[in-house]
Amino acid sequence: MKNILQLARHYTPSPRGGMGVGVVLFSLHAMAQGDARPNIVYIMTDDHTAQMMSCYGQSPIQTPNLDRLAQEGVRFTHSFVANSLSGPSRACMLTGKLSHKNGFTNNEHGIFDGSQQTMPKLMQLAGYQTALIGKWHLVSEPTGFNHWDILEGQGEYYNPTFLHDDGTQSREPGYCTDIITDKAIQWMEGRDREQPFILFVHHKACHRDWLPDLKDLRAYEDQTFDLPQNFWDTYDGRLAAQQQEMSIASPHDMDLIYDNKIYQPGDTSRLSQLYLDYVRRLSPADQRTYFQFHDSLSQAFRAHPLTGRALTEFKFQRYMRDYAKVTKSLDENVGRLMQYLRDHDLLDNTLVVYTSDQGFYMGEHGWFDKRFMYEESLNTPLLMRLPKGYERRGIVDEMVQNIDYAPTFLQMAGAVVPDDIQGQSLVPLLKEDARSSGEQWRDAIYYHYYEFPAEHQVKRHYGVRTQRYKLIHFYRDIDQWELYDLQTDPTEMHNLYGNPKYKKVQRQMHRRLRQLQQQYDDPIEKELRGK
Ligand code: SGN
Ligand code: CA
Repeated sequence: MKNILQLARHYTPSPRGGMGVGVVLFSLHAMAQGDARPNIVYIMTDDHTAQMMSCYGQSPIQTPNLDRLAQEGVRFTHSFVANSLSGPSRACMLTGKLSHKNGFTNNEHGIFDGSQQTMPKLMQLAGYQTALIGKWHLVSEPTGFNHWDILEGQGEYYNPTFLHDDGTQSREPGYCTDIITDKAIQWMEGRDREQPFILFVHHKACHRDWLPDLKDLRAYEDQTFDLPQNFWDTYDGRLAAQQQEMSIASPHDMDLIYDNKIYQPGDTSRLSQLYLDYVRRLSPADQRTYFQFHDSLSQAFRAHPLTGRALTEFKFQRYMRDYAKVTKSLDENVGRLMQYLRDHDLLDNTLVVYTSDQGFYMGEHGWFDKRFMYEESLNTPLLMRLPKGYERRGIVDEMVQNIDYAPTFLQMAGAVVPDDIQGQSLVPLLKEDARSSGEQWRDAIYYHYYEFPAEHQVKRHYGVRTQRYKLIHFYRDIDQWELYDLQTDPTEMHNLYGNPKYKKVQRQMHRRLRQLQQQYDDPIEKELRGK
């Protein structure tokens, strides 16, 4: 109680959303709860998609530790990001606001304004210890954390360099996913046990270029992965999809050396050099282990070079195997972190969240990467193991978004959620009594992607998704609308925009889009009209 009282200062968000002085942070309810408030362990991976989690069904690989988390808690089936890219997604999570409000719209030119109101700062004010370990990717130094230890930019898989909160940096021996887990556990060991905590564990896995832990080099090598049914998509009626650069087939998009590790001695391309730079971070002995395995693959490939569809299918198999290997270590490390919580009697009063910064394409539409508002990358996995007092279990099929995490954590901490936060607290979905109150949950989510022109060349677009339909507008250098009926066309192969049978739906979706743009105060349509 002492810490809470010390911190029970007054706080009001300033009109511009900055940290104002003064005014109440705590509700009396929270103060009465004292330090019984739940801890939060927020595990966010990079590019881990629901298609590669067995608890989501249809997965070609097993993820037993994530399955257990889902079994003991809740699994969200309609969990979406607001902008399917790392930095923007992280900024949405941290602020509870959409990209046009938090200012971080894209990776290439963004620098997160760390002076703005963020959820970790509000959690600190509510009396929580806050710590961040792993990928940050927001360029500016983290603010609002009592402790941080982050990867530089995208980070490295092997013997990664960490930037520490004392201004120093060091290269740490080991595999990135193990090290991040070790650091998370180490921080929990040394924390102040009088105060609740929120710990952000941000993995690099399973980001490109999918370099596995050496112990997993041979995993999944006997497995042949099924091609998604729309792997050979020709993008009829979808102009933006025709012009992307994230196809597995294209040698310019998915690189045989960098992505598939089929090394060609003497190749001096940028990606080939980058690949070697990453692998040469290993010790000489580990490099030998690494190359022994991969050289044999490369030699076998060169002995029978492939072309056309056979080459594309070969790249797909290599991609799937490497991604699966990286995911295996991730699942094991989630298990290790959960075991720590279990062994230290922390599970009962801890919210454990497992999510990713966005979903990913595992060959659907012939792609890897993300960015599009199509299902695979609009979705992001979301599992929660709930602390005592939150009774919901099983599947949650309400539509939720990563802007909802900030208000959820604040409400769980008993803090007031500032009015300018745009997400909705998920607490009513997690408590039986709140659910039975009959209140309506949101019926649509809003999306806006900005990073164009850029790597993978996904056009700028925004849109709305309801439980059944999706309307997308690709803009800037094109002007194309797309409409999907997710019930009859879940893989989004048929653009129905302009189809007379869907005239009414189209009109309703346009109306819903306008309402959401007004509600969230996104000026884009006005900007486009003013052009
Ligand atoms: C890197 C990758 C891209 C990826 C972006 C964004 N290229 O630039 O393939 O789309 O990150 O990913 S690489 O050659 O460097 O691997 S994000 O998840 O961080 O947004
Ligand atoms: Ca990512």
